[in-house]
Amino acid sequence: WGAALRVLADMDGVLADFEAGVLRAFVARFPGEPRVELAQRRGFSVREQYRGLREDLAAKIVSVYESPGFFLGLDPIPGAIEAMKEMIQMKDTEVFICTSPLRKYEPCIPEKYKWVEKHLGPEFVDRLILTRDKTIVSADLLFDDKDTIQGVEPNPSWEHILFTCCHNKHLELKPPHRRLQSWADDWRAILESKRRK
Ligand code: T3P
Repeated sequence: WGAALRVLADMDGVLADFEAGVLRAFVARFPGEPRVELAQRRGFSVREQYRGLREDLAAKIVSVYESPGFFLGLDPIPGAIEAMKEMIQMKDTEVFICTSPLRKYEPCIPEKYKWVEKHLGPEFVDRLILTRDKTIVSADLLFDDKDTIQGVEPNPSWEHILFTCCHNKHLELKPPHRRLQSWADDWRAILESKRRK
């Protein structure tokens, strides 16, 4: 008791491939429109980048990720499912999924639950935390692709490990900030570095 390491894994960009999914669905629905290739993505908000391309494309990209089936249809990030299943079996380790729902919370929220059940199974459905403010959730680690995570708590208990994604790979992190390049990178060493000696 008390000694367990508590780990939060973000969903979009860390477990579920939001970026590939949004581009694929945008191209299918608006084949003639200009698009942002994944290699050209910059900044967390896909909406703001499409707005910069052409004002009216912002509403089009939003309509893509607000559509029924969008969140449920996202592919897992390579290695994510295997890593989560290994992590949850680790001794003295508590694993939760911590995700922010869209403000337009339907169909996003039920689809996030269904995605977790489908790809990770019921034991992870019990470990799903939905919040628009991750700073008030207490843990040792948070793996998240969003570069800046803010909320009401100025000093969150977790260390944010930036999970590399197309939109954040060019950012230079200032020490002591750390990245996980992918699930093939050494996430186990990051967990071990946080354990009480
Ligand atoms: P998560 O907290 O699991 O990363 O904003 C609601 C969710 O949708 C949130 O999930 C992040 C994801 N999202 C993006 O990844 N990029 C975007 O541009 C938008 C609007 C949402």
